[in-house]
Amino acid sequence: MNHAESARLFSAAKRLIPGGVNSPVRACRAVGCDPIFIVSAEGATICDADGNRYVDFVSSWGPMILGHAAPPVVEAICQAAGRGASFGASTPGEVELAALVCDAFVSIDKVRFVNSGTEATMSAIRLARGFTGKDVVVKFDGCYHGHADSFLVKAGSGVITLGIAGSPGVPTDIVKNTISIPYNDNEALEATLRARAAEIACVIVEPVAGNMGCVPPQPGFLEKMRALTRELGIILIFDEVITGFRLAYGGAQELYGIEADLTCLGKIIGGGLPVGAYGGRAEIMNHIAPDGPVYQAGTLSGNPLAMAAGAATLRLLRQKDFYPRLNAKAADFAAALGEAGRKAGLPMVLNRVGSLMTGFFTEWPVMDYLSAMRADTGRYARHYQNMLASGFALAPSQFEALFVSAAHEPAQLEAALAACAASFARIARRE
Ligand code: HOZ
Repeated sequence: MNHAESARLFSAAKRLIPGGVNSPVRACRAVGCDPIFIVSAEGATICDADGNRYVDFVSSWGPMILGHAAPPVVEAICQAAGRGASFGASTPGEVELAALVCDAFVSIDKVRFVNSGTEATMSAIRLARGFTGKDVVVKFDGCYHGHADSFLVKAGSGVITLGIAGSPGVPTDIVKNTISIPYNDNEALEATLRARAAEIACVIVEPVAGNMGCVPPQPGFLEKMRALTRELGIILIFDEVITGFRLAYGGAQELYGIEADLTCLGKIIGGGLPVGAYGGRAEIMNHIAPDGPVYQAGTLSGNPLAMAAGAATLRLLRQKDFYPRLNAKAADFAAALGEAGRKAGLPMVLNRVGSLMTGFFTEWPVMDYLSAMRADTGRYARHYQNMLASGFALAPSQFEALFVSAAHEPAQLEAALAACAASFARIARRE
């Protein structure tokens, strides 16, 4: 495969942009490649600057659940763009999207739109602190909640991928208010919350972790978290930036039957445009300015293009049978992937919830950060390279998820499985 134009663009990008990228993982260092530059996409296919086509399993890290350039979403964006890109003022589109979000999540009475998942989580913990009058935030090792200072403690995503322990530039004074404990560890959870309940404003969690690879909650983990936070006067924040409208229309909360106090959203609710949101019970949300004293604002918040793309997306997701069909397709794909690993004699653990999954190159169950770290990242890098050369784009890190979208056609999934089987066989033979 010729990547000459991508290589030329990457050289130019490295002179102009730190690392040549606007987000670290996409530099592809963990898989020993240079990035390909994408110029267009349609359905489940992306096309690079050299004209190579790939079946895409990154899905823009989650938002493209309908596939790329879904016609109703493109039309909604074009119509909105024709009316003006941004007004810095209230628009009908934000009322429509707010109604769709509040309708989807039983736990959300009111929602505030921002521009990214990072802004959503950052604002949600400020609100939790303002509401409770307490400062400490509890998170879980390997969970990623964006790049705000308070969250860069044992974080997932690029922080694991690049092996960064913490980040210079984050004041110790800020992270002293963050406690990170192991995911899926009920004892650590109970001990921490009971010991420091008087200081803890909130617990924030990815209800299905998606940034150390896909790691599902063990039965009882989220239930215990809900019961303890309720008993101890601690706000429970579900970071559903990945899982919201991905696992079910009402996200992980619908799937597991648990209501969070605050929910962070992003990705899918913008239909591929930059967006984030946080919402919850009116009693809590009424503390945000201008109703209350907790300040948060943004010129592009509720941007009309993002609102239009999000609403067009959610209207399609709301259709009966959308999730059962997508999840069944993803389940068959994951089962066949696991089987291909077994046949090749390659130890692999396949974690999946709905259409979110990760194949870890390890023989031990992956339930938390430490077990995820046992995965053989060298094997993943070889698998990534083999797949790219065969026309299939995976996330350039073992510690990210694979997303199946509604646009993946059976023939594309079968071809991907055949390529995986060939790649696994080569890895097993150490080629
Ligand atoms: N943090 C994102 C994945 N969980 C990566 C975003 C990107 O590089 O585009």
